Amino acid sequence: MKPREINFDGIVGPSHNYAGLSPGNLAATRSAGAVSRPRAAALQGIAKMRANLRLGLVQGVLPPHARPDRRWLEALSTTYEDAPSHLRAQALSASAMWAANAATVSPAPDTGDGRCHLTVANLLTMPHRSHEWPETLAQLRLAFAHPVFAVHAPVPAPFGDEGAANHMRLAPAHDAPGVELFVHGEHGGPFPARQHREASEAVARAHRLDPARTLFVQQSEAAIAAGAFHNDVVAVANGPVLFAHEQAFERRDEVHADLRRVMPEAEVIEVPVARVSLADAVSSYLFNAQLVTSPDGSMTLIVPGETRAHPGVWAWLVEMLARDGPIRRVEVVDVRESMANGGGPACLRLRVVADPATVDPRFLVDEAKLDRIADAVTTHWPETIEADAIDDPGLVTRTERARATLLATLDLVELTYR
Ligand code: SUG
Repeated sequence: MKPREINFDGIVGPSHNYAGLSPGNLAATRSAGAVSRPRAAALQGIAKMRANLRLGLVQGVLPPHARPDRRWLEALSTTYEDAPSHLRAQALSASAMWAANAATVSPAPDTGDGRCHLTVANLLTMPHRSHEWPETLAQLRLAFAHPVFAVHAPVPAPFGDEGAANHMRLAPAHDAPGVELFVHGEHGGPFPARQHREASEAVARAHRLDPARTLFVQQSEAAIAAGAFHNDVVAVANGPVLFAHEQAFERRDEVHADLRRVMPEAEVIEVPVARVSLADAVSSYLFNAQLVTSPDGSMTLIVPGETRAHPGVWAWLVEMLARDGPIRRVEVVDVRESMANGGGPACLRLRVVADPATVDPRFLVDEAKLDRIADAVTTHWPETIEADAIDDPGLVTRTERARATLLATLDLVELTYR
């Protein structure tokens, strides 16, 4: 079978809450202390996956991690019960839902050995995300155990790597050799640049990419300062199309010229700052869209409801559709619980290009399996979590029980680690 795009969505975990843990992520900072709705959050994610299935795409899942992360707390010589409250919040975060940060993926046609390479992201800039990688690695090693895949351990500290959120691939078709663009930050105004160039270069070497078809691009300082803590908040690529904000990259002209040089058929759809400011791009999450190719070859942009709610941004999209370019449809999804923590439709998925028959089927879903996942969520996920609930032992018991039920539903109990 030919390689296909498979989107692996992180299932929103039962501890989803708003603790304001990500400086530079304006939505998460704004939501700090708000009451979260884990059940609604997970069901919104499931509805998005159903919409992807209806577009004819292959869909996968990555289950929520063990939370609180008792192993991490043990490594810090404490326990959930004894830890200071900031460590508790960091140990409880459901941030592994944002699967675009799980790993960087280079499909087989791009790599020197013809395997699909995945490097798990170390996420070391944010403490609450820095302990995701061991479980992510365990999941990826199970899902992609087939020899057509090579799964790599993370790049070592101090080089920050945030995975596919800072990586774009352009190719004439999914199964043709492509160009890989790694986007790193050097400065971010008051905010940290989470992706380091050293890390991107290490990933490219591990994946045995052809240096002639690999570009290292600096994200603009203005974008990070405006709240684009990952490149996928200001740009997204699919097939030969790069859809980007005019101010996404520090040296825009150079990036466009380099891209045209290595891939003359690349098509750049740029949103001018005069029409959509960086602030509006960040608040509407226009670029945190899934840009996908349906089996009929047409492209659809899957945007969050917040994009439609923004009159200026929506007007630009309507004009773009009328221009008859490569993006033929816009689909709107509601992922507002994730959005309130800075995670749009694209953040929630890790895109892998591979033959679905080579993936462990327990990580793939159809409507019937999504029904079973939705049942587990409806029965076991808390309806709400208040800001002070992290001190409630009942929440911990409930969170752990909920995840155990889901793992049993997915036949993935081997991921339980205690
Ligand atoms: O890393 N939010 C995530 C959002 C990640 C979005 N991913 C992509 N753009 N690909 C982050 O900032 C907030 C969690 C909290 O504050 O509790 C958080 O981690």
